[in-house]
Amino acid sequence: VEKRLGLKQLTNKVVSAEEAAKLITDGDVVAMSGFTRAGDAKVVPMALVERAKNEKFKIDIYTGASLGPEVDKYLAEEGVIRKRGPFIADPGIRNKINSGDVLYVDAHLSHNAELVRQGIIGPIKYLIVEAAAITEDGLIIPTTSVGNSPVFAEYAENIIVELNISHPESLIGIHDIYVPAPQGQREPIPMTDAKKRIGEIGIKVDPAKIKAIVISEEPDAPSLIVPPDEETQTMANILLDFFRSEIKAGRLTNKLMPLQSGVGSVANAVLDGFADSEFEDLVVASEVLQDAVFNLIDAGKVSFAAATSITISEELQKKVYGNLEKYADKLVLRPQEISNHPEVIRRLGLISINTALELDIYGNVNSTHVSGTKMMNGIGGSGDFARNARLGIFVTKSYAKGGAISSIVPMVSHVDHTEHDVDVIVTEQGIADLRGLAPKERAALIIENCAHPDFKEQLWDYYNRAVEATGNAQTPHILEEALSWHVNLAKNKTMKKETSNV
Ligand code: 0RQ
Repeated sequence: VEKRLGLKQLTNKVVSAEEAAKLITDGDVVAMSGFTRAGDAKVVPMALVERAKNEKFKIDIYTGASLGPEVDKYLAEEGVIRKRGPFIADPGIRNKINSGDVLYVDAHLSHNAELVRQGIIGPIKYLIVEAAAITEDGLIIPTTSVGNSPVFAEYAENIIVELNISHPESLIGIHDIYVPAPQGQREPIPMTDAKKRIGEIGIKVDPAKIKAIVISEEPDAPSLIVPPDEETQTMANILLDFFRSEIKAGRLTNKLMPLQSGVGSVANAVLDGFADSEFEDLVVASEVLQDAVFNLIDAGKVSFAAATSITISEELQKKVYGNLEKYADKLVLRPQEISNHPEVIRRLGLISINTALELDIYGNVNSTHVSGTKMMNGIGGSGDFARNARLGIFVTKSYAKGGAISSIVPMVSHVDHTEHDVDVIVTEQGIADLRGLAPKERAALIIENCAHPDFKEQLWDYYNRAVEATGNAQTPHILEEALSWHVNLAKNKTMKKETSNV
């Protein structure tokens, strides 16, 4: 502990988690570190869970992205969370959101920092931040994620630090903390290469704001990635062939362009697909680094990886965190405001790969709402990347729930990524390159190449009738019928027309 707490004047702030948890009061807006189960505070939230068993209080919680079970399961299920933003992934809080018990503000992850600066999020009473160390000169060294912690630390009235001594000391130096000036006084973000360091190794804070320091040894909750299956493997192969054709066309080289890939099993499998390929010297400029990225670094395929968090399986945690020195010159963690910044994404020319729940025949993508109403996880960074990337790719299996659901529908029941933000779609059936195509050209490709055979005819039937009904309009739809597939699903548990009454 002594080595990790460089700023000695703070030694008298070390308290138990219970003591620290008492500082939080009913109605507080509380910011927390953490991004996709990495680098989140754990012991103070668990002390809040204990407190909530004997006392009724509610707080608003804003973070980088989804947190581990301490907050997004236990605290949510204890009824402590009034409002939550900007991203979740735990079924515990998902159920609370969908039952109306928790208000949820699902937002682009790059936008939060500006909302904090403008006071839309806030006033933030406390930031609870996990740290690997507090340096002599008062820098808070984050752990396995940076997320929104820098801007939270600047605007929070008070800070509670969870000094987690189970994280390796070699995390010190991995972070690159750059905080843009307020809008109006801002210079261009000097990130001209994903490998370039532009900031400090830690978060500068006013030590007077630190009201408590709690020592923790709780590891991050490991990621829950399902290994690749035959279909995700097929999607990976389709995508690799697409990159090959882009190289042939002279638009890419075999280094490609910096890669971003979303969370989830499909995104991970797609990246895994690079392992046995001819692509080399790849750069990852993403928000989350999943297992696949470390495997690709080990295989010599990825030469550098930048993100805002590291979310890996338990097995890989041991390997990576026990050997972090090996990755030190190949790895950097930045604030999500920078990793997801439109200016940076556009300048670097990213290839972004994210997952859709469903998409429609014209290329609009729903990534968040099951049948338009129930929240899955949230938009996360997928919108930041898709809109600003050089190449915005969406992947999804063509069907869900054993074939009852077609992931390709006449009209999406909720839009996260409009047709304008979607360049390429990949399913296990094939690929639709939508760039430069008009809506009716897109529809033909999506139905023909990407839809599941069980739904193809039904999609063509809808489309052909829509063309006729609208007199061949720009984007043909039969409005009375556009969402009938979802209605059919709700009534008959299938989108297949045979059993439909609509
Ligand atoms: O549910 O396991 O109960 O059957 O959705 O689907 O196919 O396992 O895919 O794990 O890759 O997640 C979009 C949710 C995909 C995720 C989403 C059901 C399906 C299954 C999961 P079951 P899969 P994945 C980086 C960027 C938005 C945020 C984002 C996501 C479950 O990728 O949240 O990209 N993305 N952020 O059965 C009803 C459909 C369905 C469906 C699938 N059409 N209708 N259910 N499912 N399609 C991360 C951050 O920004 C932090």
